[in-house]
Amino acid sequence: MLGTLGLQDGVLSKERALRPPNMVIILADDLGYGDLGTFGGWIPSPHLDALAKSGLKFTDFHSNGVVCSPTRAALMTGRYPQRAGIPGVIVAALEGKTHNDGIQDAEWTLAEALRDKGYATGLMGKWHLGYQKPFNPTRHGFDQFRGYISGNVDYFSHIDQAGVEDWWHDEKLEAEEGYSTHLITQHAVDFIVENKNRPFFLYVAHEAPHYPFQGPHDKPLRTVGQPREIQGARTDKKVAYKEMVEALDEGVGEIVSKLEELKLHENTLVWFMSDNGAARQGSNKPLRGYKGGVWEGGHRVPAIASWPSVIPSSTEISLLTMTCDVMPTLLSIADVGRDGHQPLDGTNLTPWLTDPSRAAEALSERALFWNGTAMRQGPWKLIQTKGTPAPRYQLFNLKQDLSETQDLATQYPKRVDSMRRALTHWKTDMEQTRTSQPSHNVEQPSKR
Ligand SMILES: [Ca+2]
Repeated sequence: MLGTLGLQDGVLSKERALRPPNMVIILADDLGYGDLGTFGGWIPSPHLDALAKSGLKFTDFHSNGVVCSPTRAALMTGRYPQRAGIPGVIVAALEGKTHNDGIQDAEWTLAEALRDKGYATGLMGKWHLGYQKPFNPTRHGFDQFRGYISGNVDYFSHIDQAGVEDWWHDEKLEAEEGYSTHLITQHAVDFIVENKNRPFFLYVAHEAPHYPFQGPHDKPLRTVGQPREIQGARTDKKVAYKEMVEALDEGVGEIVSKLEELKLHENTLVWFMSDNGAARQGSNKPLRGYKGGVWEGGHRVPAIASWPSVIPSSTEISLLTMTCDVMPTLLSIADVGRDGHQPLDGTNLTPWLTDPSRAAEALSERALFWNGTAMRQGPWKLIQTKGTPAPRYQLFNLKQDLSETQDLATQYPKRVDSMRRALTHWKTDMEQTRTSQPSHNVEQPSKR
């Protein structure tokens, strides 16, 4: 929730008096916890390493979703995606059950809040919060949108996996030549230059390293109506994946360089994160599992925040954090009150950004939930799996067993019981308060 900023309020007030800070969110797609150099991973990432060195690295940051759309809904609303009405992927297939779903007008978005505060707002890259016009980013707070609305496009022809052309300039289809990662970076840099004289909120939603696995030197594969090679044609997909992460890393470097060149970097918060864990081409080491599942590998993701005038350099924080914390944090920094808007599920992290040495205990017992089948509290993680006649529960202590190898459920039955009840309560709460999707024609009673 939006709270007071505490001891560091003076620091922020001084910053705001000069000019409200700029904010840049860079979201990677399907990047794993064990991919980047700075997280001990296998892919050299000099620019992200430098970003981490200039600020702080989160070691216990989680995506709200284990797939794309839900995490993006949480980023844009500060709420659980289940509550915001987007619990799963909004599929590209025209006949898919969720194809006509999208972010509803009832949701108060981060972009709307910042735009109303006087920020220039831009989304460059992937949206994935609805295909229909009423769901377009420009109708949910973004002054500018360049990119695509589906889950993935051919990196060159920009055709989605249903064979539909998908590269937009605001509400119009507008084809552009180039590699997705390069185009997204270029539009992000252009946006910074255009708005250098006013506060801006830039959301850079990269496609990399989501499939199709195409490096910068590959060729287009998909054509309209013919979405061939959904995963890409290369046989060395892991090598392609590495090339894709390297291009993403270079893009981060270009954005930071532009901020430095324009002397904006000291007062710009750059927050990098992934929208879910890696699929099998990437690495989530030392975590168990992959994208799509609720093992840690599905949702514990790399995250880095840099804001040189405020965040101390070279710090690491083990605070238990989640995508839905981003909105309350940015609203606090921009001094935006919630007023009559919906309550947020996330926590304002500003006190820890300004003072990472502050004890993490205040958040250590918070309960976090994924998919209605997993929850976290302190070091404890409960996972629900299917069973007959009733579901089964497994319990892990992540402090001692980060890789989730030892099920402790039989040793701690009382803890299993209390967490199981909390999980059930959370699911009921989500069902009763969720924003409905008119396309399903199942109206839910609203309690708000
Ligand atoms: Ca994703």
